Amino acid sequence: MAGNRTFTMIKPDAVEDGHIGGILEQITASGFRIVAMKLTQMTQRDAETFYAIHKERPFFGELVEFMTRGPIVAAILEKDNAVEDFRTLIGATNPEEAAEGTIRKKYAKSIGENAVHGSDSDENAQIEGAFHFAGREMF
Ligand code: 3AN
Repeated sequence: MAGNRTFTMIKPDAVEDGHIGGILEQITASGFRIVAMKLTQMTQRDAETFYAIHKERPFFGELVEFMTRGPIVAAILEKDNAVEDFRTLIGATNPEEAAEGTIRKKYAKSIGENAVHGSDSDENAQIEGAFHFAGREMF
């Protein structure tokens, strides 16, 4: 995956609350092209693997429980400077600290249930995209 791609998930809270359309509209209106996308649900093993970097953190169990409780939308997005620009678009991890107009400011409920994921580096974008999608599912 080139450096101009990032990986996102619309998390179970935002899917439950009917925000898939609003979030995708904001993403595409901000200049991101959808390279791959699906509605899916992570198993406990998937979530433990995806978030392995956080396994020593006190919120790990809560995070796995949350991320597996319902469907998510997983997607690979393309744009110049995709990783950084997407982190700006979603806003801070804690929605109380997220800038006005960001996706988390609009849709997130708490630091744990924060509506969307965005990769934090080109390397992780590649790993996370490949975790969810086969090469033939990327356009
Ligand atoms: P980001 O998603 O902004 O990159 P990370 O990588 O620090 O943030 O955290 C990954 C996920 O773990 C967050 N999206 C959130 O769902 C959860 N999380 C992070 N910090 C906390 C916390 N203090 N309490 C509960 N859940 C958290």
